[in-house]
Amino acid sequence: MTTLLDARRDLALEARLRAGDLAPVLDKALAGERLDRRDALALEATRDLRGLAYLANLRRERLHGDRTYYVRDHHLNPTNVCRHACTFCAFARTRRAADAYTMDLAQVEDEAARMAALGVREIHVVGGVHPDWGYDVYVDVVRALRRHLPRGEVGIKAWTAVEVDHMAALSGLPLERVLTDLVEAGLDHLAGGGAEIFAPEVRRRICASKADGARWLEVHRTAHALGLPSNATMLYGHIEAPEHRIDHLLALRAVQDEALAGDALDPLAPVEKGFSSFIPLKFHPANTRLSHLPGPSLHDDLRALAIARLLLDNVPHIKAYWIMIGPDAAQLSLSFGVDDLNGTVLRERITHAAGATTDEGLSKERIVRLIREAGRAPVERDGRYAPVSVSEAAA
Ligand code: V47
Repeated sequence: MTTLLDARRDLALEARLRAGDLAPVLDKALAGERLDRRDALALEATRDLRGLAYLANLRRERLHGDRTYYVRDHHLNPTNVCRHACTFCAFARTRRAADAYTMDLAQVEDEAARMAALGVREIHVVGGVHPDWGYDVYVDVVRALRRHLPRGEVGIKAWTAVEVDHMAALSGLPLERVLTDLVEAGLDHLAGGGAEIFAPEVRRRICASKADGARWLEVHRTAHALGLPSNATMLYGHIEAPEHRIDHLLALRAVQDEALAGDALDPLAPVEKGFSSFIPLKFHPANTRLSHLPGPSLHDDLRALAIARLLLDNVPHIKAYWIMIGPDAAQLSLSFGVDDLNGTVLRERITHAAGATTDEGLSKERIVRLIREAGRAPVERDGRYAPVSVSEAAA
């Protein structure tokens, strides 16, 4: 019997790939086998974007068919005051900066009430690492949000591993206790930021003062062991080399193997453990101390997404963050391994501070149109990828 996937295979293209620089990975990729570091280097080295797209798309369709996820969500950045001075960041401010801001808990609650009224399904909360905040503030922000956003209806995805590391340092508590306090306050999901590039020689030059790569991974490993799912990111297109990106992805894959503990990936099930999605973050140079760099091209963006889909065989979702790559590139990426367009996002500050010219939000109708136009089937999801509404095509 011919499967849908067989019907979509392009044997002429496969013959051409067999004669090109993707030949050494072709059979493994077609068979859905795990790719190793050498294979990954071949993926990074090739300029054959069509070949990468083909292989990543096969992997994507094996996992998700045409199903393409989106969520009605909102970002909340409670403060831009930060004790770190990462060279890639245009968002952080010192306490005394004229445009520094910090919300109090009443403002956080107002935002939460507004979001509840708008019917969002997920709220994404990250900010600066405020030098004056105590441990309780982080927990209280989650509790304040939860007062207005009922558990089971609205997912709270909050704080990055960098913030969690800071909470542990502030309180002297072990990571398990910090994460348990956050979950008891209402946290559903740990955010994926702060990962940047794990390699120490890169981190030293772009974000020397914050949690290192090993600690970032430890925070997520600890979250997974407690049953708290999380996301993972990688900031690409600054000073890193291809090897750094590959080692970053392989480190994430190893942590995900531990989380799954031998269980097969079930892409249709709501995510209950481990990393639920991986999001490559496109570096935006404007207004940063790396503003002399050109920033990634569309070619880089699509390659980063396709390579992630091929290497992260145990992470269910690859997310195109349209805020950073733009809605048109995000739509295109649905043929490069991506199955998740993130969300509507009502207001975003971090990338816009660094010169992003994308809209600050997309309507649900526009996201659905982008997905349908690409020949895919929209699935509105909640924070854990449980379907909220499923198009006929996706069903
Ligand atoms: O950690 C900061 C990045 C991250 C710049 O978990 C920049 O679902 C590009 O983590 N150019 C915060 N990137 C955003 C983030 C995120 C976004 C969307 C979804 C999720 C998720 C997480 O933004 C930071 C840093 O890596 N960042 N400055 C910049 N100039």
